[in-house]
Amino acid sequence: MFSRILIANRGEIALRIIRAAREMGIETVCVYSQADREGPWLEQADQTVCIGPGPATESYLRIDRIISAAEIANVDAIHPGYGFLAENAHFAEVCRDCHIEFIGPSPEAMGTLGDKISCKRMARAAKTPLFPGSDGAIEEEEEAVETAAKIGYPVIVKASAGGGGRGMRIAHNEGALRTSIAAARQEAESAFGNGAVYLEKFLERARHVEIQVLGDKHGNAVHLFDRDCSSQRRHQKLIEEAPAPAIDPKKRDAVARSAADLVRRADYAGAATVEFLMDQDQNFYMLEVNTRVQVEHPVTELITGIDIVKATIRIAAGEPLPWKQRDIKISGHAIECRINAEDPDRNFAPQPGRLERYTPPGGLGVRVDSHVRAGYMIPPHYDSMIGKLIVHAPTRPEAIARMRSALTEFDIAPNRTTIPLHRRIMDSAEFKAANVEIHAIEQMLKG
Ligand code: MV4
Repeated sequence: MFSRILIANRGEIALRIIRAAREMGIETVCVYSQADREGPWLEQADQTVCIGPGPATESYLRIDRIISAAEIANVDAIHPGYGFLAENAHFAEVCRDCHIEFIGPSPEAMGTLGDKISCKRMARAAKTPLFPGSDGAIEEEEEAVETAAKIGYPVIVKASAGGGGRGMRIAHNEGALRTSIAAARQEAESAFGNGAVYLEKFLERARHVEIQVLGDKHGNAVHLFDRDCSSQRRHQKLIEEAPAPAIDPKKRDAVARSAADLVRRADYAGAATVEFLMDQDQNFYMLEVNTRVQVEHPVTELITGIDIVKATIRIAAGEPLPWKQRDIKISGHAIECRINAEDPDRNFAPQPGRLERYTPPGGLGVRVDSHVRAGYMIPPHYDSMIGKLIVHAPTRPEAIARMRSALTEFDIAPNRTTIPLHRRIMDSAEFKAANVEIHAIEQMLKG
């Protein structure tokens, strides 16, 4: 096992990794930017290293500075968390070149699954369900027009290197498709340096369901079931829950096994999330694979009892997965609300500045993953998530009631947060009935 690891991240996920490492007897070195000098999580690290000014491009995204810190502190491994460099295959490669273990997949596996066209090619072989569409990249416009006629409009053109909603265009007819292909190619070329685009049938009403998978360095992969992350706004998730509500157990099993098969085929070591859209008839269509631990990993931890962050560290150290698929079972229901310092009444404008009051809720089945405290100055440089409130209860209605109560208890001032919005969603008939589709929150905010 590693003796010392470096955490190339900040905020709640840095603290989450420190906690896991300390329980495992591993020392932590946390890098930080000048804007995070007073970050409360740094007090929990064994060592800290300042790597530059506040803007992420000058600190948390600087591979050279992070590697220098890792060399000076003499760490065995680097945990990237999520965001920043977590899905950067070049960073994983530099770590390997420097003989520092990257806690995550190999650059090759990250590259294969991170590129949506090569990921879909592998998914086809693993029998992971896919949208009808182009077979790989669009080469000839005429061919794409023929494919669209066959599968029917609307269709969506996506960039192979894109993700999280960037580089997508919907077309409702042939003329629009021709324009979309050219525009998407250009956009992808300038944004990602890779102009490859592909075509899919566009699904208008859907839920976003994702499967958590863990793979090891010995050819094993298991899934940890599913999460529903349909409550989003502009591709930013607001609420996640596990398991995804009202899914036929046979369908759940089949799609989850196919996700684990895909990850196994990619020779993938670490935590992966296979994202799907699900239609009203519970048909699944794979979207993409995230090659990192995710913000919403706690809901899966609560229903399976598996510590996902510890698992990523053990996997990177070369340990085989300690479970067979049949050992992993769902217990109860978990919901996570992202607590962002944003004003939902002012178009979610960020609310940086001093937190004067901060009193988190507690009690049975209530977990708060947060790096803040009263008196903390929220810096303007990073995303506005100041914590995650996660609850676990025997059933979904009990989890909703527990979340409702915990949100009421949560006291933050003077900064506006997403807490009142979450309370409204927990009270809504739509959420209670579990029929939230991916555009429902935007609709709710308009109405
Ligand atoms: C789609 C889609 C409908 N049909 N693909 C958005 C993010 C990226 N991961 C893929 N996305 C979508 N792909 C087909 N064929 C609708 C979306 C989409 C979406 C997906 C998940 C969660 C929220 C979303 C919001 C808008 C669009």
